[in-house]
Amino acid sequence: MQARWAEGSPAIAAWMSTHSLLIAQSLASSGVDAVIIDMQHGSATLDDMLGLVASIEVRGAETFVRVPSIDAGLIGRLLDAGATGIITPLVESAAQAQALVAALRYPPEGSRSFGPRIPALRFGPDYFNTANGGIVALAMIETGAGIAALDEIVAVEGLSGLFVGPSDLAVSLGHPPSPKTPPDMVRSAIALIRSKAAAAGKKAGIFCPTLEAADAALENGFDLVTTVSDLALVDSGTRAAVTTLRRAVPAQVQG
Ligand code: 3PY
Ligand code: MG
Repeated sequence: MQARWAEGSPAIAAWMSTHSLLIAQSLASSGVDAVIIDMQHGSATLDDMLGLVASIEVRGAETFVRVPSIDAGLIGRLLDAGATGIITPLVESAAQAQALVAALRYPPEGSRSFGPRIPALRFGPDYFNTANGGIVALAMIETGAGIAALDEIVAVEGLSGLFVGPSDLAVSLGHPPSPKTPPDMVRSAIALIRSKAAAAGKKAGIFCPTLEAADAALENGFDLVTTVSDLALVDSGTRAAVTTLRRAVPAQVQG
């Protein structure tokens, strides 16, 4: 992910709602820069992480995790399992963004406890010296309060960038969670998040429920977009197939 950004290109991540090792390998083989495992609304638990990280890494992608909350204990264990990016939901203050950064940096910059069993295998004995700058920290902005605190959040040292949650943002601003066609108010809030990140020299990512949304986000200068989630792809693909096949079945003669 950071290598992609260093060359001046936006990154693409697969969004994983399930915890299947088979799907993890499939997603990671697709050419994405990272697979984001959703521990907030998806099915993965901490027990799944060692297998998921290994499956993703072996296929050449990085593992990011969207955690359910800013829980330093959980974040530490995910990093020790080999995750290289953490995305935290519902960030609404600089203090929360600082807590995120502290959870994933070793002292003196943070308070991560030392015991990197898996990352040390990948990154070698110098891991302690490289880890702090090697992990991506993204704060989700997805509420009106988050928008109101954008300036203080984006200024937090060590924060890599902001990540938009369009559904929660729409709901928080009084609209239904209809991310396929966000109302103007939500669209302006999304544009503001991106421009504040850019002005602060930070990255802006966004969850994209459709390919069209991802395409538009890239056009609008986002640095990180997601593919449609594994579960949504299975769901829409299977439903479309059933609809097509039902139409193809000739009407049965009754009696
Ligand atoms: C949102 O749209 O609110 C998200 O958190 C994306 O999963
Ligand atoms: Mg959300």
